[in-house]
Amino acid sequence: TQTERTLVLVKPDGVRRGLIGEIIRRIEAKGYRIAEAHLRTADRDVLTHHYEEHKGKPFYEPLVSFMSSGPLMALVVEGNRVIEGFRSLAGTTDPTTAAPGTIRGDLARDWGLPVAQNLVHGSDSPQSAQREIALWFPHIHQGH
Ligand code: DAT
Ligand code: MG
Repeated sequence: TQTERTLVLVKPDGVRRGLIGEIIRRIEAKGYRIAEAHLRTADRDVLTHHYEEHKGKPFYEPLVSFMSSGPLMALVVEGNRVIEGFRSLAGTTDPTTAAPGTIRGDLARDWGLPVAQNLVHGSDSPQSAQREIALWFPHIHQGH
């Protein structure tokens, strides 16, 4: 199996709650490698591209506002089958029902807001990963 890369974001709720270390700990404990890391506050332009598949959905505007509400940690994570593997570590989208043992299941919940604050993003396919890594880390070489 070819080594793979995925784009992970520790969202602004994760940074505000002091969970960057816990989330990176889980990624590393699983055996994946942090290849790139960048703490930044995302502007609406990068988020519009990042979430273009969700444009027009009811949670889209709250999602973009939330994601630009403070610093987030962008990571490139590497390892065999890491795209699938990180999605599994993260748990399902709704933190209320995400399985215990996952990042979202253990550490996130519903706060009664219009957008789910579920701590992390992970690319959902090789095509998404390549597109998202190029968007968040435009200077790095797209290998493999
Ligand atoms: P995921 O982040 O699990 O890939 P997604 O790509 O479908 O989920 O949606 C992007 C983000 O938008 C998600 O992390 C939280 C928010 N979101 C998705 N569906 C939602 C919904 N029905 N209500 C509120 N927020 C939602
Ligand atoms: Mg998604």
